[in-house]
Order: sequence, then C-alpha cells, then structure tokens
Amino acid sequence: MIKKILVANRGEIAVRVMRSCREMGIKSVAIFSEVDRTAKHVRYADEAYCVGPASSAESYLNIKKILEVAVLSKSDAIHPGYGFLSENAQFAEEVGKAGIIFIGPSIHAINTMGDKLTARQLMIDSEVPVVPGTKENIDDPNKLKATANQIGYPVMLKASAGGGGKGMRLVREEKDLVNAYEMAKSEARSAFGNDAVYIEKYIESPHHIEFQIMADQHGNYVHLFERECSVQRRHQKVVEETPSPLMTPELRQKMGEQAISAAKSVDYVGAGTVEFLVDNDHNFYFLEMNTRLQVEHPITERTTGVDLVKAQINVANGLPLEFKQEDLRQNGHAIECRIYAEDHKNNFMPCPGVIKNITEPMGLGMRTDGYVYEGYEIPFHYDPMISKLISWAPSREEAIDRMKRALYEYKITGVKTSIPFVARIMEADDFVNGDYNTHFIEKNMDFLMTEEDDCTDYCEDIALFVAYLDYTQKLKEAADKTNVATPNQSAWKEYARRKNILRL
Ligand code: MV4
Repeated sequence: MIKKILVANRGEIAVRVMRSCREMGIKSVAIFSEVDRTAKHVRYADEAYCVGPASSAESYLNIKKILEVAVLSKSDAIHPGYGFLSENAQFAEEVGKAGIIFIGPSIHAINTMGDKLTARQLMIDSEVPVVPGTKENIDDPNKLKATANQIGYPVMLKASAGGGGKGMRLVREEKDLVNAYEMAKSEARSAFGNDAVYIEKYIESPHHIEFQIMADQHGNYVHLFERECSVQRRHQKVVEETPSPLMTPELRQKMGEQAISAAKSVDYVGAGTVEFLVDNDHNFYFLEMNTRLQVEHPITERTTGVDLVKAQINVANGLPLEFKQEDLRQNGHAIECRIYAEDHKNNFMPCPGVIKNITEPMGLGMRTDGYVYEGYEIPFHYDPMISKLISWAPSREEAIDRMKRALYEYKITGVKTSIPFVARIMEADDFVNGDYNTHFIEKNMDFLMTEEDDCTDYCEDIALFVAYLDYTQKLKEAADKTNVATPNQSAWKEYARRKNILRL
C-alpha cells in the first residue's frame, strides 16, 4: 500500500493532491524550484526538496532530478497533477522503471491519446463518433483539394501532435486551402517535431462538453457525468459547470456510454476525461482524451460526492472502485470560476507580483482551491492562475447567485486579477440563460469588459470609515456635553451615496 506520494507539481493542484494524502494518512513529498522555496505546497507537504532553477525545463520538468528525489525520499508513488509531466509517457515509463507507481494510466494510453490522429483512428475502429474527415495523415498535397471538397467547406486542418487548440487552421474557401496546409504543416514541424496533419469538417459554434471517467485495474469503468467547458478564451477555460445547460438525460446516457467506450479502447486505468464537440442539434463528436486529472475536476467532485484524487490513489493501490455506475448521481449544480493574476483590460496580460491582502470567500456551498497567501510573490515563470472558486447549490440559478456572492466577498490587493471579469460573466444574459457555446466570450466581449462599478472593492472600507467617524463623533459629543445634531452612520452613507462613492 502507498504510504508516501511525491507530488510532481506546484500551485493549487499540488496542495489539492496533498490534502487527500493527508486525509488518507499518506505522507506527501513536495518538489520545488528555486523561486518556489516559500510556496504553499512546500509549506503544506511533510517533506520538500529543491529540484532546480526557476525555469520549468530545469525543475518541474526535470525527470532525472525528480526521480532522484523520489528514490531519496522513499516515495512509493508519484502524482503528476495537471500540466508539466502529467501526460508525458517517457516520464511515466521512467517512474515505473524506478519501481515507483505512476498515479495515472498506462504508457500505452498516454501515447495513444497524445497523438490525435492515432486516437481518432482508434475511435473510428471503436465506433465512437468522430468529426467527419480523414482517417489518415494528409501527406500528398494533390489529394488535399479532393479530400476537402469531399468533406465540404468549411474544413479544419489539425496537427496530429497538437491538441488544446495548438496547430489548428480553419479554411472556409478552397483558395486558402493549400496555403493553410503548408502553414499548419510547418508550424507543427517546428512546434512538435511531427508534421502529420489531418482534415475535419468544421463544426460551427459547438459546445465543448467533456465526460469524467474513472477505471480500476479490474476492468470496472464508470463515468461521472459531464462538464460544460464552452466558456473559453484562446483555448483557456475560464468557467466550467455541471450539469451542462445543453444536456438531456438521453444525450447524457449516449455520451457517457461513448466516453466509456473510448476509455476501454486503450484499457484505461485511473481518472481521465473524454472531450466532445456538441452541436446545437445534439450531434456529438469525440475530440480528444486527456489522460490526467483536470483543473475543473472539483465541480464533478461537488455534484457526485466522489474525491477523485482519493479514487486515483485507491486505483493505483489496486483496489476496486468503491462505486458502480448505478450508485452515481448528479446532485444539484456546481460552477467553477478560474481566477488568474492578469489584467483583462490590458489584453489579459499576466500580472505576477506580491499579494498584499487577501480575503477568500467562505460560507455555505463554497470551495476555494488556491495556494497564495498574504506576502506571497507570484512568480512570472509559471501559469498565472491563482485559485478556483467552486460554488454549489440545488439549482443552477442559486449556484450563479452564490458565485456572485463569493466574487463579491473575494478581495485581493497587490496584483490585478480576473475577479471582475468572471463576475461579469455571471451577469451576462447568455450565461444566465444557459444559452452559450464556444464563442461566448468573443460574442460578449464588450459586455464583459465594461464592469459596473458596484463598490465591491471598497464598500466594506467605507462602512469601516463611517463607523469610525460615528465613534469619533460620539467621543466629541461626550466631551462637549452638547446636543447638536451630528452626522450619524446612515447620514454618512447618504453623503457617500450623494457623492457617488457608495451605491448600495
Ligand atoms: C474543432 C472545432 C470545430 N470543428 N474541430 C479547439 C481545441 C481543440 N481541442 C479542438 N478545437 C476545436 N476543434 C472541428 N472539426 C472547434 C474547436 C474550437 C474549440 C473547441 C473546444 C473549445 C473551444 C474551442 C474554441 C475554438 C475552436
């Protein structure tokens, strides 16, 4: 049985994984780079080791050094989190060779799903629906036009080694085809060292809906329902929710079955996510499979009651899943907002820096997964995501209200954050109505950029100020022993309202 886990990651996900370790009585080992000595995951872990300089390539991606630490610390297993080495088959292989358990699927599953064309071919053979298009790498430019005509415009060129939006080209007319093909190919060659490109029919205005799956080493497979992830900006998810407003019980049943077929086709073990594009007519198509725990996993945890990290560790220990498909229910509604240290008014520029003050939302139905604290300096070397807020309520409407309340409570000074931007998303009609697809952010950009000044940042300070004035006034009254009418708290609020610094 696993007694000690090295968490090969940083930030909120490293802390998230260690939390489950602590609950399970498993020791956690942190690794850190030279700029992360004071990071939360280092402070939270039972042991911590420096693995190199700030640059990811020399620290969080340094396979040799991480394995040295794993051996030195006598760790039984390594949890890779998301990003970094989480979908690196070579890492999984070397971890195994060192006699350490890799908490994730097999090397075969990582490799197969990591190559989009191989994954697509396997899905076609497994009768999982894929977007209409080619099964083969297009290496003959002469066949290109005929293939595109056969599929019908618009088409999409995709790099097999790509994924997550990298190496894609939309082509609406034949005159742009050859140029786009050459560009996609050369881009893929320089970015991935693999220039295989295939063509798909372009799906207009799709939803991005993914299914969480979980499998053990004994051939048991379940899905833990869907997550709606269409609120994205440049392939970066911003808001996720479950259930999806688009979903029906029939569609959920069909997509869940196909997600499990996809997982079975690679003998998947552990936690994985099958991504689909869904059009407005409820046609759905396999897009890719992520062979890791995902950023947005907490909304699934909140609605199903399953601790996915705990389940991953149990599966790695060889235990059977504690739940069958028929035991799983979606209870209520959960929404996640990702909070980034960035300035959305300056082209979403990352804003690393020192956190001066932070007040995190709390209360009924809220979860905050984060890692920053007052005085902590967010390094510029890594992803600028600082936390995730997860609201839960019995209904979607209440979950939105609760998220708005949490965003009102959330106060961070020292760095600019995306709190006002996501607060605006919660107010956008298309979001409130559940009437949105992958074009939501671009479609609503003007609305999202013009936040209303609702005094969120300073109304508590005004209340404090007013209370203080009231107090000094009382002191003065006592000293004067006079009964002259003096401004009281509500009069000061009235004054502030007239001056337009308080609108409550
Ligand atoms: C598509 C598509 C439309 N048609 N494929 C973007 C991420 C990558 N995994 C695949 N992506 C897309 N593939 C076809 N045939 C539209 C997208 C897409 C998208 C997908 C999911 C979430 C957001 C997106 C934003 C733009 C484009």
